[in-house]
Amino acid sequence: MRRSFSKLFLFCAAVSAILVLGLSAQGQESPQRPDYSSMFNKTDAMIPMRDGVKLHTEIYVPKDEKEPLPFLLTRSPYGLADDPQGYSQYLGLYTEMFAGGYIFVFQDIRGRYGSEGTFVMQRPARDRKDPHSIDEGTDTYDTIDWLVKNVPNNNGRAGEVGISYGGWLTAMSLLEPHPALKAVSEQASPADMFLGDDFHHNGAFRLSYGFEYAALMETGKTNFQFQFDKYDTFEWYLALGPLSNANKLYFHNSLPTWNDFVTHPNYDQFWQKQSFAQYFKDLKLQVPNLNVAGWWDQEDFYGPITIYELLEKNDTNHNNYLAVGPWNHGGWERAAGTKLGNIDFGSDTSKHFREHIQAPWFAYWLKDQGAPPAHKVVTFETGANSWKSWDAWPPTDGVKRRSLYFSAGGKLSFDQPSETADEFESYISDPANPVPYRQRPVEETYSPGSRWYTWLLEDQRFVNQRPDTLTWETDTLSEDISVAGDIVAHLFASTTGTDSDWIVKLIDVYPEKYEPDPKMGGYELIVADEVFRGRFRKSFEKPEPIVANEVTPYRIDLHTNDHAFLKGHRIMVQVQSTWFPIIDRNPQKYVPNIFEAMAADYQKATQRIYFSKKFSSSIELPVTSH
Ligand code: PG9
Repeated sequence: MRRSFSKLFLFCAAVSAILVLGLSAQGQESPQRPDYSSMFNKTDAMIPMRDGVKLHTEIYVPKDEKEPLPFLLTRSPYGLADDPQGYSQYLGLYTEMFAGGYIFVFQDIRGRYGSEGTFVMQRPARDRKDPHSIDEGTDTYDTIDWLVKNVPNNNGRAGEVGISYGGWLTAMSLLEPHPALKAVSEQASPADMFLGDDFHHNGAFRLSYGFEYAALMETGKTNFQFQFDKYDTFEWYLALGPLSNANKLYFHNSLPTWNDFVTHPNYDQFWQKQSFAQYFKDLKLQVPNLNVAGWWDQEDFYGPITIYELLEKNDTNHNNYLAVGPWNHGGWERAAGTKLGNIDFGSDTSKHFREHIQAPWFAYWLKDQGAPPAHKVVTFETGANSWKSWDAWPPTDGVKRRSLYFSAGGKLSFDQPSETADEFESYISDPANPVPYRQRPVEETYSPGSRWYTWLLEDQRFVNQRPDTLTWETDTLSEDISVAGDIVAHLFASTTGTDSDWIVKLIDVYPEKYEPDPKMGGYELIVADEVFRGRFRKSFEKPEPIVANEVTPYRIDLHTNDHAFLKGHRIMVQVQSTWFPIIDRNPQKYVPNIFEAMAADYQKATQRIYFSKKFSSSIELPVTSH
């Protein structure tokens, strides 16, 4: 890979800041920061781990400290992004907690930035039979142990909080927690990289994310920005051709994570071993944990919801909590939460989270202030724009599962089709002309000005005219339809090929005349979405070709949600077979490993979506009675 140094440094500094703070999440810079020099005494430490490796750590002790204070720890692979005065930009995430009094601790994980040792992408949990083994959990344990013994005037308690990779590190610390770890908040952690988070969804490879992230993390010890020679990466990835060209032309087998993608195309031990389904299957949570997720998280929504559900199974101690709001990836800690993309939520939901959910959470467990949360789950109901509390999620009381059926003429209705003939709509899916997942130009993922952060909220009218996208829509709603809980798509589909992707989007269509904001007239907002790679319909471990031209059922989990489709709106479903370049192109001809497909394997296919009595494609909704 070629590096042009000074330009690259600037890029990488910007990328660090974006990863830490999401500065450009809304195209806005962070407000003027307070004068940290008058607020904190900062020290740098190299904290020794049990195997002798030392981790670079910044410790910020409040200057007005009177009583012993707890630690609030955040660990990161992205660098601590110190500003020119030497203060980590991580401090900016926790301003609502400054008044409470915490010793803030930020640490570079093993092998990254100022820390010693070797970085391993999502290092699997250690083998406890080997007394010398380490993992991110033991590194957290050793760090807390050192902090309570070496930093004066602490109260013997520590909390940990982190977003995404930092959330994953936080969740890993729950496996063998230090006794001083009294509360954590896992935020947007991936739970399973094959089934639903950054690298794959239902086995479909997240090409642009996987490619750029592997280069970002494994080219060197600090963040690296892959140098594209095209601004529109849609064009670049299309010109890349088959995935084998990534190693042949650019990576030359030097990136372990990319090589793992290539050698583990199925849900084998490699992926299963690092899934929280394995780690948490028998875990009785000892440390109170607040899981946090954003409805429009473009990276890890599956993760925090799945972690909540896994921990819930054995949560007899009532330590497992969940908060979900109208946010993108980490939006609750960063941007103003009043708007995301073009969508207005009527109040600053991020500030609400930080002030009324996160700050009281840590104050209660670490400082004995206030009361424990009154409810297990708090969600922001989008559409209606209001906060709601629940004792369990998904809710069952007052919820009725109702199916919205696809029918002739592009209609979507609660009446099941009665036609006995095999009715269908069809389209030709062409890997040479894939549907863009967001409006072009598709800027590189983490780059200043990139629209990556809000792509899930883009107006889907930009694909309506494409002949390879099908649409079904209800009549204008005469009353509100609120959904709370799990949404599932049931597709009956056929293809002339022997493998295929199926992408389903559930959309809230605004009224054509929308008085609160006329520019939003007819806006098509994704509420839920997912891709399913057809070869995995029976098993993620053992893929199988699709039988060409045979009507095949697919159950596609569209995840959990809390949304009101308001009176005057319409509900829409779109189906397509490409979503590029976030999802790699399915060759549509079965090959054992798509990473080794040849250019000639990529072929057009004619797709049919059925909606007869026998083959009733539908979306199953958890409709609430209020
Ligand atoms: N989504 C990022 C990530 C987390 C864990 C593994 C790989 C990528 C992140 O924002 O940290």
